[in-house]
Amino acid sequence: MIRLKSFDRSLSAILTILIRDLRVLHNRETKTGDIMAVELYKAIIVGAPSVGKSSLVRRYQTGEFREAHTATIAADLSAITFDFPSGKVVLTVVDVGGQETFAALRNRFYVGAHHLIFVYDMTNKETFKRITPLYEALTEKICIQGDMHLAGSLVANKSDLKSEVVIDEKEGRMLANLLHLEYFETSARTGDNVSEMFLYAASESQRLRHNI
Ligand SMILES: Nc1nc2c(ncn2[C@@H]2O[C@H](COP(=O)(O)OP(=O)(O)OP(=O)(O)O)[C@@H](O)[C@H]2O)c(=O)[nH]1
Ligand SMILES: [Mg+2]
Repeated sequence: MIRLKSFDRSLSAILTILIRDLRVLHNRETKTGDIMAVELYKAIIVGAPSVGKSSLVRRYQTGEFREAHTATIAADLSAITFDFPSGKVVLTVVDVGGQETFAALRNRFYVGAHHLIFVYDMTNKETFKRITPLYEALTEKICIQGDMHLAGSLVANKSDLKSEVVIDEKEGRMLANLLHLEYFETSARTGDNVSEMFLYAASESQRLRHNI
């Protein structure tokens, strides 16, 4: 049996160490004595089980794709670094397991998020139906009120399975507009649009922080 509390504690510990290491990076001096500005942002990747959340992160980080599905237990953490003209941006990505077993645990991961990546599988209608309730639950947890919106993206994954698509681009874009999210069609298998999606998460987080 999985002991959720100990998972929760070890993830918090990992997150603390990651943030401490990133803070060390922050304002580090370069060899020429200049101050290197590093900005830190947190993105959360959520969606129903098996939509390809971990595969998208893996594709970006390693360029690999795995056919087998290994359910993410609680959540996985990774950090993606971008070299923007304004300096380094580090995006901490929290890949939240979609299994219902971890529902109670998920709320902890949402705190302090700058960008939310909602993923569904274009070949599975049920996963698309899960997006709106998930969005509403997150709006509540992140304490977004009134006419404010969550900053994020709606990701239609598995675009390589063209003949099996049941949610087309029009339907996806309609939901994205409704929820004020950027729309991406991705394939973790081919790598299509994966970099663009993570780049948007980092640049949009920076844009919102600096009100550019
Ligand atoms: N054809 C195709 N299969 C994909 C794609 N992305 C993921 N898969 C497959 O879908 C299955 C689930 O992928 P995961 O990345 O483990 O899904 P997940 O959303 O992280 O699942 P949980 O951790 O259980 O929430 C695996 O068998 C992957 O090989 C894709 O873009 N195209
Ligand atoms: Mg996963």
